[in-house]
Amino acid sequence: MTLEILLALVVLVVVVLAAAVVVRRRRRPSAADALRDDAAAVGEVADRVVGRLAERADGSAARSSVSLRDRLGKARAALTAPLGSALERTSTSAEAWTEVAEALIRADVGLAASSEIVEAARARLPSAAHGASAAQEALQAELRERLDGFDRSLARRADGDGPSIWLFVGVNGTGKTTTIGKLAQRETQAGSGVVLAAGDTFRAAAADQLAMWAERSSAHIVRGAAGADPASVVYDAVESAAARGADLVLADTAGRFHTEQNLMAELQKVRRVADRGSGVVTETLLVLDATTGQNGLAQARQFTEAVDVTGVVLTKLDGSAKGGIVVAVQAELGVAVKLVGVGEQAGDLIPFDASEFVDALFA
Ligand SMILES: Nc1nc2c(ncn2[C@@H]2O[C@H](COP(=O)(O)OP(=O)(O)OP(=O)(O)O)[C@@H](O)[C@H]2O)c(=O)[nH]1
Ligand SMILES: [Mg+2]
Repeated sequence: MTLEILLALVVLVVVVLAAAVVVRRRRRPSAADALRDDAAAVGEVADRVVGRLAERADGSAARSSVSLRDRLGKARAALTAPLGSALERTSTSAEAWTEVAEALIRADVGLAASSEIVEAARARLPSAAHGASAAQEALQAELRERLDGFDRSLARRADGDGPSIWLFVGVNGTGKTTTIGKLAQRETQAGSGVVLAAGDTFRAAAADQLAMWAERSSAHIVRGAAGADPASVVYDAVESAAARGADLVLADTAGRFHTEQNLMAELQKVRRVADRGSGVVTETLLVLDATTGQNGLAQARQFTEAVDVTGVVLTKLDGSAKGGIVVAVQAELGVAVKLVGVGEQAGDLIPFDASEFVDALFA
């Protein structure tokens, strides 16, 4: 009997131990389970990273959509305050319209264009008895009409048989190299193959500055020896772009004053030679510093005559510039402002939108 009880106890202990082993086995995760768990954890992290990137992208999109009004800063303020008070009184006093014209002149719109704009705005109003908002609407409509009707796209060759060349010209320090850097970033991100031509061989530091932007944007750069012929550097860059199947060459040139005849002749040579190989110059962009105001227009006229400018990049509108210069450039030169620079960072280049700009001036 005791033997039977002992045997029964042994069997019980064996059964309990076996059950415990089975349960433990079931609980221990298999290699596949572990992999699945790891994958889920990685997935969660990836989701969080993607989410954060999306938030950041949303943030930068929001930044660019609110940018023009906010980032015009002083350029806007120069016009809004004096205009506002003059417009309030246009129905009660004819002199108030003269003050509107003066406000436009002070904001760099230019003498002739300012009086023309005021006359045309007044003609839009059915009678002298109008409210301030009707006066403002008439002025805005007039400005919008004057700024409208320009093609602001940056042209590329349609045949796709080789690279398009965008050549950048202008006086010293206006922002040519920085604008090229910003565009290199934008265009490579949009999927273009971009080659930068360091056509400013005047200063060694100029090519280094461009090389820094090339690195940031993963664009290829072609540079020549110090003092090399800028036309040959641009030519070589175009051939290099063609050989690597790149679509776009952004060609930098040294800053020069519009009054220096030999340097203007050199620029004409760059423009001529750039087209001789496998590429076509589809844009010659004049980079103007908006803070130079009406002086910039004199430069612009000379450059337009020398190299057939196809568009203007107006830089430093975030600084102490006056927004009216945009109107003056287009009215006096008949050349479209295509891009606006509002800072020194890669994202601080905005395609110019006339309607948004006029709204921003009065908002
Ligand atoms: N605030 C502001 N600064 C700018 C803008 N664009 C360029 N700059 C600054 O202006 C200075 C001159 O810019 P660069 O790009 O070197 O000008 P550049 O026309 O190439 O000059 P040169 O090669 O000497 O003729 C730099 O300090 C830039 O960071 C802009 O839109 N806003
Ligand atoms: Mg430069």
